[in-house]
Amino acid sequence: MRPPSNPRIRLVVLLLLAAAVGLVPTHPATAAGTASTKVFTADAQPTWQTNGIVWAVTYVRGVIYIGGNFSTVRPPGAAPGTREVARDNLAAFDANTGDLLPLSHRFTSPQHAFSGAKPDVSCDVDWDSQVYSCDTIYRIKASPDGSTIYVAGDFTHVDGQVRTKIAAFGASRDNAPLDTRFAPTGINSRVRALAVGSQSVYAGGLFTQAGGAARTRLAAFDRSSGALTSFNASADAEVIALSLSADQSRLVVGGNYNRLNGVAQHALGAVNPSTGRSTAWAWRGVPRTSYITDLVADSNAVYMTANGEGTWDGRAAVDPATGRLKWFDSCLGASWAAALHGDLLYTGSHAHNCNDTDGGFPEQATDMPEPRYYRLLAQTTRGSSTSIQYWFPSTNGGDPNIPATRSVSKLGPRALASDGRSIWVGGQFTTVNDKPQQGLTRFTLTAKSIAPSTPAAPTVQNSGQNQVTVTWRGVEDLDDPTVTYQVYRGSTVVYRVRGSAKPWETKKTYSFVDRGLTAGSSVRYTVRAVDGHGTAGASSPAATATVGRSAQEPDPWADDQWGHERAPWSDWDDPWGGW
Ligand SMILES: [Ca+2]
Repeated sequence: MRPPSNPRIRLVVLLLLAAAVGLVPTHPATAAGTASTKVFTADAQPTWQTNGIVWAVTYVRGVIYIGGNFSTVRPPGAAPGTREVARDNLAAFDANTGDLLPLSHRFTSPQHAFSGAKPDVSCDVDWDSQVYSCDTIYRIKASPDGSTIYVAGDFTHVDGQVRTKIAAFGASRDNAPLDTRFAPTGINSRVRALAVGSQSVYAGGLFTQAGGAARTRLAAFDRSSGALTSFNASADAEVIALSLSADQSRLVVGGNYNRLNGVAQHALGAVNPSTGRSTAWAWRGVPRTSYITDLVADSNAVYMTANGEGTWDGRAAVDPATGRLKWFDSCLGASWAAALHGDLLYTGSHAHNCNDTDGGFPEQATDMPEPRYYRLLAQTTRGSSTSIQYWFPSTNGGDPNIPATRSVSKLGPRALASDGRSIWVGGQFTTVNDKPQQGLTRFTLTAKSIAPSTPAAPTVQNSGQNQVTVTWRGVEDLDDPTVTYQVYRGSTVVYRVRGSAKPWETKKTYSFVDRGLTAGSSVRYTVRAVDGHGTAGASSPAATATVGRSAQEPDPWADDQWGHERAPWSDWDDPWGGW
């Protein structure tokens, strides 16, 4: 969501919001948890792509499974429509090499006419013939023993066999056939959420019937037979996310409902995984206009992402046994996907203002139609508050050629999974770090850090007295908060200075006075930035000046070429200052 543009109103809104969720920050220096897990680098690694939206990413036994609404995959670097391989809403990749694996099945559903009324744009819509069909996969979850994957969504048939909204396959590097034993039937509408325990598969969504019985948006099926179990819980509106607690003693239910098992409870709660009865839930802080979109658990907490209209749409951690809030962040920008890697939480969102969260960033590009989005975040999970780590790769929201009216909200990332070495990100994006890459990407621990951006050409000015003043504007770096600028005269480094590479601090300018030059000579300067891992960015375009003997002082208050007022006294002759 966009916050009010007036900063004072915004502050009031944020404080009211913090009060609403039961945690008023007394001062910004609240001790945030630290992490022992290393953060991934921000340089996206070569990854296969899809021609549509990826809604689910799951890792099991060396394989990454993706599900969504697509009909082909294509290799890293391939343009849309080229080198495509048919894959219908489901595909698998070797988690280590990234190579495509043979898994391939056909997910279908009946076609409906829509004649005038707007169809569900998350489905396959033929706008010319006014027909649509809904066969999207929304979730893939593996069994705890890693033997089986469960796939859920809108489809009614798999490979021509009836599988209403949910199906199972053996987890395998080969093209595992459809599981013939696990074949629940009679689910009459979308399954949006899955959780898999050692005995049962839990489904949540929009349905009101399952396995020949009434089941209102929540149901469970026996893992070995696929039969509906006696588990019986209900929600009065869509269930979007499910997660078992790490000890499997609670099933946490997230969504956009207002009643759980008939009792008023908005968006978040827990039930007994055997009976479906509601269990204790202390935190009632999800605002009525927010809803829970994803859930993931470890032994510390269950973590969630939220979407909201004009209200909370950040992340939170809750103790699943009691429902007590451990921490939340008040970042603005709808959040849709969560995955754990060690003790760090990775999320997909379109966060654009995390100014009230440790390690966060202010709203940027406030004069533009859209603010700057940071669509992928890593943050700490332990302790009573969270800290955003310095890791800011990003994607675009979605295909800019598809009109907004014919697309689900263009939020970018929609699903994440860690394979222990990489974080895989699926979604509706068509670029990653401003380079073409559709539907899927990944970041690793071992890749080089991403290079700092390339500085614009410096401003060089004859300052008289055989001196030239070189001035340049800061760069940004997506995985190092500081860089070292190197100023080159010709091919020689004549100055080094460290500076911030935070994208929200790039308006800073830096200056250096090159002394003792030969009057009348022409000198040529370039600037580049090297990050804290030693990865160098490209050199700026060159700028040239003619050295003067007589003083010709520049106007210290003249705007520089970027329209920023210079502060000529800063940074000069201070090799480690300047930021
Ligand atoms: Ca870097």
